[in-house]
Amino acid sequence: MKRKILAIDDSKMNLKILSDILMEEDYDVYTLLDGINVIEAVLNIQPDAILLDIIMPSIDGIDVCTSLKNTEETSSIPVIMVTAVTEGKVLRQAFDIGAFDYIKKPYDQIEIVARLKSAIRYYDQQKKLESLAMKDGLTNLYNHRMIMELFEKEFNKAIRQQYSIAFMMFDIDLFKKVNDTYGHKIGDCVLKNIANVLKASLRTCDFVGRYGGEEFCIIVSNQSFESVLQLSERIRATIDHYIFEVGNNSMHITISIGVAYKEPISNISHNELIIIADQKLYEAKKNGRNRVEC
Ligand code: GH3
Ligand code: MG
Ligand code: MG
Ligand code: MG
Repeated sequence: MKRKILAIDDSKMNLKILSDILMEEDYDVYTLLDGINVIEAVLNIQPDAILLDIIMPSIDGIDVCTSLKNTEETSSIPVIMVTAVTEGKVLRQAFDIGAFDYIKKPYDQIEIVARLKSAIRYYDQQKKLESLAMKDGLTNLYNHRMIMELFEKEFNKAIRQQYSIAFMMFDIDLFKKVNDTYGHKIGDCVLKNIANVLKASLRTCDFVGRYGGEEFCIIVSNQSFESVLQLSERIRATIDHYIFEVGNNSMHITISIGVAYKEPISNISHNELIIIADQKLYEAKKNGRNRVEC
């Protein structure tokens, strides 16, 4: 896959020179003549690195870089300042706000390409580390620490914006038996399959994580109590009707679900919501498993 570079410069000629160099190196090049709507553009393009001119009439490169670094979704993309200004003060400012590197005009093709490669390598490593820190290695869902962090964030957002939030806790029924019958490796495959079913059941704005060993959780914001129940019932039924084919074995798996729901007016805390989901899950187990309690 071609790597994407966004070049921002108020001079069409500079952009043309940069584009020619980069296209020759097989990059996909995107250009902007100013940084006015930079965040929107970057979110659309998802570049692997940004080449940013410092002196521009509308907003200068330092301000553009600042807004990129202050926006969570764009903050880790490496920005290379492109400058004719050689005064140390401006460059120092660029590094202080988080620029990755700089190149001087007039352009040296070998230098641009070398610095870009190093920036992209850094970004790739960064993404890999981020994913290792956030995701569970077996299921690729958010790990416990991350899903708890996301829940707290979503919970506070729900309070600020006055909408509902739900926390669902899932536990596989009699999973010990799966391990005892088929072995731990097959058990792991079942966990992966269930994680995929959960992921496929959600809107892109919902969050799903591996809460613990064979326990998962889902965070749903801004939905009515009825839709939350429908969603959890749909997930329960999907897994109940699914035949898990692992190795030469086909098996039937069920899950129990505890749902905790917070209306905008309720002043329950996020920890209390988790405790409620856990209690409801316990009830679901007590009442026969393969069911939703809320
Ligand atoms: P129930 O929840 O219906 O009460 O019964 P259970 O047998 O599922 O309950 P319990 O919580 O006692 O057991 C969970 C089992 O899940 C125990 C553990 O061996 C297994 N388990 C936890 N994490 C993993 C994992 O990563 N891989 C595999 N294969 N098994 C795991
Ligand atoms: Mg300029
Ligand atoms: Mg359990
Ligand atoms: Mg279990």
